[in-house]
Amino acid sequence: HEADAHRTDLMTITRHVLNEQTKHPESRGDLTIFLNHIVLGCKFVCSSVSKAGLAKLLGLSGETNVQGEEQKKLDVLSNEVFVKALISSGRTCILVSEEDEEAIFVDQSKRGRYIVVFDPLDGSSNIDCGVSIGTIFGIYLVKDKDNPMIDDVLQPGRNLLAAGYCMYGCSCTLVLSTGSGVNGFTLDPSLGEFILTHPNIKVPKRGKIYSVNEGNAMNWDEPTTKFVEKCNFPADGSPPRSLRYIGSVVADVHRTLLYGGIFLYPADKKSPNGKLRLPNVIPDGAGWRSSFHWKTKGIMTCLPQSFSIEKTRALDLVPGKIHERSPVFLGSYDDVE
Ligand code: AHM
Repeated sequence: HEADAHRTDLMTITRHVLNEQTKHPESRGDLTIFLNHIVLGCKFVCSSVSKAGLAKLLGLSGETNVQGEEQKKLDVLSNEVFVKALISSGRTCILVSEEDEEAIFVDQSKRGRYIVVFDPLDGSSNIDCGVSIGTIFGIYLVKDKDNPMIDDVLQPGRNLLAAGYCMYGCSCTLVLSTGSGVNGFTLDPSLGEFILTHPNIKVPKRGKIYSVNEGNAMNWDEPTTKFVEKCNFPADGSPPRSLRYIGSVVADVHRTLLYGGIFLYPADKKSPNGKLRLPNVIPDGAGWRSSFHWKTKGIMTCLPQSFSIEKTRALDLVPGKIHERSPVFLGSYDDVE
């Protein structure tokens, strides 16, 4: 009966966020409106990504279309769609995109209270071979709407109001955390709606998978090398772990969230700050544990995803600049410990 109820009583993402909002009577519905604009961006990217294989046929990226206009690459196009959708919500004041060197300050006439840090299309090098890619976003509140400053962006992940990612994979899945739990929604293409399919996601306390780019092994530090060696040759008689590495952070993090285990992009001799940008990495409420290398800190790929996953040390880091990178270790509590 319960399954039947879910089939006929659809919990769309908008309905879910509105429900959450009624728990805060002081709320004015701004977050619901703002998230709707993010959702629109995700639907656009999803539709574009699914046509990417037809690019040659349809004349996308780098080619000239029938009107003689140069077609834009998907990441550039996605960025433009997100920037416009976010500004037109009237709810944002500063936009920090992985695609843009500088932060965008929204014109006073269209300004709202939110700051959004996002990567419109992460892993775009994976498009041509059809591997899952994703959008990552995090939302902060500005201190003074009439006087937004770059320092307002440089907040620890703990201050995130909401964060999440959308994965363009076998299906299009949006995972959202508003700080009180992590919920997954799957796009029903026939309805054009994200439907709640993964309520209250909790990462398993321990997992059987480790996920890392082992091609960087010669540049790792000793603790990382030892850890991976232990995954392959456990000394306690437990079976060795399986290795899974997609090379697309949203997909690797999504698998870690659902199946457990550990994902790491450590610092190494070549990349002393790791590769991932701090604001792109993870959200709270799923019992994740994440941690950063003890000597360095970073911002763009790491925070929103840490927020979907947990509220611990990674979320305490205060980024020094908007495109700061950070080594990251995240996943099941026991594995990260
Ligand atoms: P990109 O900025 O070129 O899209 O790279 C981002 C991607 C992440 O999604 C992924 O986690 C990481 O790069 C993989 O890096 P590597 O190829 O060094 O393992």
